[in-house]
Amino acid sequence: MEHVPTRLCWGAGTAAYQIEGGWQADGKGASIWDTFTHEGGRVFGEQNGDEACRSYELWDEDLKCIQTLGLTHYRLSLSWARLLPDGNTRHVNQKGVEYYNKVIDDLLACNVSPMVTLYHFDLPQALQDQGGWKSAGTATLFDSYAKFCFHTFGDRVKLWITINEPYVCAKLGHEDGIHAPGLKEPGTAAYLVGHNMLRAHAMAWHSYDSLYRAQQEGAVSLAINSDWLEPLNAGCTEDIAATERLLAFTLGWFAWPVFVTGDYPEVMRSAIDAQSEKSGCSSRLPSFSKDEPAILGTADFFALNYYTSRKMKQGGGCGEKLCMKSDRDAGEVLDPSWLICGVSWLAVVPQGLRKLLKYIKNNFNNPAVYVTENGFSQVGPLQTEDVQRAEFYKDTIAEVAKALQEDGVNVRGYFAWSLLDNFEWADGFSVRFGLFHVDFADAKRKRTLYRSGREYAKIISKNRCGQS
Ligand code: GBH
Repeated sequence: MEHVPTRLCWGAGTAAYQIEGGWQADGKGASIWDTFTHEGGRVFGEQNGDEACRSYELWDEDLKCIQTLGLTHYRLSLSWARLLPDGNTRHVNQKGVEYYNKVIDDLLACNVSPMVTLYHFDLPQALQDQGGWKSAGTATLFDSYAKFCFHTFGDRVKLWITINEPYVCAKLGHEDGIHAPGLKEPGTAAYLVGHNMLRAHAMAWHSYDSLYRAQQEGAVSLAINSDWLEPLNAGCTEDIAATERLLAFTLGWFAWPVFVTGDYPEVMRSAIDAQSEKSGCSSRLPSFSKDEPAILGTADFFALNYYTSRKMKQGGGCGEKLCMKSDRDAGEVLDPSWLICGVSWLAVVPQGLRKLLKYIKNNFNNPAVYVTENGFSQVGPLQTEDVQRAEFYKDTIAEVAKALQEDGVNVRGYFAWSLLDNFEWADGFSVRFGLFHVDFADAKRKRTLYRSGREYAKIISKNRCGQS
């Protein structure tokens, strides 16, 4: 791909806990990731985000990186507990407000637009102590936090993501227990958590819509992650059904209520209900109340995090027990032709993104779409001449261009994940997703441009707004 003849936004993303460090600096409250990592036995090498990239102190260095790449947009997340140490608005940490004000002002001064995520996995521990996302009240507290952020930063921030990947928070945090808060309550908690996150998102969207939109003129959505899925055997009815089921349990779980019906996909509900009936328990997938703000229509654009693809076949339960795996009854297979790079789950399939974008156009009413995350990881010895990752970005962006030009998908922007090597959750610092390498052994956390970053910068400079 040499030329994308449109005014696409070109960005890169990060998340507060993965880069900031300063976990106790200047009055910040603890988050569930502080607790989870400090408990031990959870993360590769017992690592944690206490210091990470030290972006809380070294924001100026990040800004230089952003300028080196020539980004038009930078996606960051706010640490809820840095702004509101107890999770509620009774106590505001002014130092936290000052930090994000500076970040936002500096970006704008450099002609870079911020896309701000309110929640990227780091619930204030104080709220976890009151039940966390399993508690209905957390949605109301999230809404207050969101209003606080719209009020404080919305004069300058025009692109908002309420919640990043509710799927990951719900499943990895409450079903598998491999993310904070580390709960393993298979087949129940994740559905409840997903439900409360959708309620939280919808409340925040309605707050923006009624209180801030007229004046601030921004847009609000939630970031939904999904793999692209295809039947293992294209002609096999069971494989096709398994594909539909897993799509409903991943993309559909959050996109269907928001973009299509205001409720969960029928395939998802009936699969869960069937399993519930077998084991004689009541339904585990909550229903939306008519007395609460509607879920349908609460996204001003589609924010998609895409990393990989899978082939699907029937099966994959977990024995007699209730669990999400048996509810889904869908097994994932990797195509042997796909390259696995870095982490084991990341099969490199750029074409999957084009197909997923087309699917979103056709199934979710042709929304404006931002690819809010997409990336490629490196493990083992450091390679700053990361030729494969550079190729990956070129190939992927070419697929985005085809989605735009040939399939007529309303793509508005592309955000690489990530600006920096950072704290990769349960994998600690062993997995590197950055366009810049970060030397975690160096107190100054020296940032070094990877070859992939250099190539991405070239793609951007050829295609930046106004230059095509
Ligand atoms: C993103 O999630 C996150 O938003 C971002 O913070 C993170 O740094 C980035 O990915 C890279 O990982 O069950 O262990 O086999 C991406 C979506 C969905 C990818 C869950 C990994 C399963 C891993 N993720 N998936 S595992």
